[in-house]
Amino acid sequence: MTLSPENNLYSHLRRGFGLDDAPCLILPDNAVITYGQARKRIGQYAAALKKLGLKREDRVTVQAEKSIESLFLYLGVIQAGGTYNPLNTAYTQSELEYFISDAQPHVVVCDPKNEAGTNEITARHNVKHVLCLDSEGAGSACDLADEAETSDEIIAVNEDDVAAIIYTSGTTGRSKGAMLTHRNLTSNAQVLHEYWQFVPGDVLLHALPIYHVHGLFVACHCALLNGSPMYFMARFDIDKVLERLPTSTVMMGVPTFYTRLLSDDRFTSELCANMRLFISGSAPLLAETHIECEQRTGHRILERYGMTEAGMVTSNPYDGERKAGTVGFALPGTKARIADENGKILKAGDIGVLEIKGPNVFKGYRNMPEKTAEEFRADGYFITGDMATMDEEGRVSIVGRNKDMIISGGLNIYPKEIEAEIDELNCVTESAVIGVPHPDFGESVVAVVVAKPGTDPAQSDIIDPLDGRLARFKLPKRVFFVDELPRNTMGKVQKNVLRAQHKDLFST
Ligand code: MLC
Ligand code: AMP
Repeated sequence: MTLSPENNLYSHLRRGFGLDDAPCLILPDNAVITYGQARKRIGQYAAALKKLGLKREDRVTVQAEKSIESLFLYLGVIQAGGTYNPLNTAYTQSELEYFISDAQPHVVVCDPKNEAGTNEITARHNVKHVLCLDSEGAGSACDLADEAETSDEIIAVNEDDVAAIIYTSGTTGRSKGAMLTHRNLTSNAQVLHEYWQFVPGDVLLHALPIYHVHGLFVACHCALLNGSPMYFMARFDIDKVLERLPTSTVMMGVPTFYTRLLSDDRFTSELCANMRLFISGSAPLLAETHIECEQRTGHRILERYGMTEAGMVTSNPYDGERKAGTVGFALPGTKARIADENGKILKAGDIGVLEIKGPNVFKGYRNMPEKTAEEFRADGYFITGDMATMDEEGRVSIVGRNKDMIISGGLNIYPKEIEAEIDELNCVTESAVIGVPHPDFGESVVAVVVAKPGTDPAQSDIIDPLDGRLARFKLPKRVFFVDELPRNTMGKVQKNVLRAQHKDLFST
């Protein structure tokens, strides 16, 4: 293993950067940040972090809104050889403590509105520096970068140094920090850039959050490697997206983006005439959305499949047939197979668990060697937990999950975490949390609760106490009260029965 700046993800991204006067980011008010300005600013963040004593693989935990400054901070951390640890901005202060205790960051960057609470937490965990960044990109982190002399030095790293830690919820309710290396992120970015045939002149419409692999790595890395401009939007705002579509060529989104666009009459083939590629992932895209999009715009959405632990894993082809309801083929360099729960490899067409191997597959879960070992086979394949089939040609279809997980609007929610909070309430004997079909979010959270005898709680008695303890996107949208939960002969709650009972709850 050799230390070299060439192993640093940022070296690869920077080689793709456009000329100094080429546009890198275009903001909603039409302000343009050029590649030259971006490089200088990223170098200021790298220099400022060095001044704070940041060393190779020191963690920088960031819970800040999407802004040009938070993007440059990310790239500055990478340039400086640090480990970037973004957190969903919806996480509450009580959720934050766990991440800080696990990541043991050298620097924490938070929104100024959370500064007092964050300071209390960081004081308990010996964090050296707490900085602020608000939704406009202002705050002490930005001030520190302003004061720093920009640096072009890219810190030498090993290719398996950890470039990022992304927390993914665990089936036990405890989040796991997936450690992604410079090699993981570089290889995936290069493969996607080529597979999706990025070309000079491409313009990426970027409306995803940048605290997950989809918005931060897949989208930004492809654009940066291509030296392309990004329309950089704080969030998915349908009016702003429709306004930028005529001058964009590529958009990446979760299925909710597409269902929302399709429910708007302004989304037409004329509006999309300049578009080259619509990509969807993070949650299953309904075949009907795929078909409706083609009928309306002439574009066949390219669906791909990925996960925090491995970035992108499979993709429908760019040139070949993009089949609705499938996630395509293993990406070049990644191997995929379907196995039963004992690891026996199954034949084409059989349903089993998808297992994968490749340079994109993560190094392990931080501080969890046993958990990491459990999720790998002896021959190095990672057990994704997604149920899938593969046809004779190697085309993969995801048919379910063997992990008890809900995906709402592209965000993963683990029922266990919500059940644990509900079960703590005085009026509750037990609960089961399920995901049911939802026209906007794909799936939505529903709680089924057995109340304590002698109590008569209302829905708000369950939901209100969770507010502040769990991020709001995890809160149940509906609560049902029952005398008892359905169980099988082994005593296990039959969530499939509950899901069937409530499957039409949100149907329109
Ligand atoms: C927001 N809310 C949600 C929600 N997002 N509720 C359930 N599920 C969600 N995903 C709630 C908020 O708490 C709030 O409730 C209300 O909806 C309005 O909030 P908002 O922020 O205005 O919502 P909106 O902008 O409409 O956001 C919806 C969304 C967004 C779908 C556009 O969630 C989004 O951008 N999702 C993308 C997530 C993503 O990037 N996933 C990739 C993971 S990586 P209240 O009660 O407070 O009013 C991955 C690997 C891979 O999975 O393969 O890519
Ligand atoms: P995360 O842990 O947030 O990275 O989410 C990864 C999970 O999202 C995967 O394990 C899948 O369950 C799901 N996922 C991602 N892309 C797709 C897709 N195209 N179709 C179905 N599920 C998907």
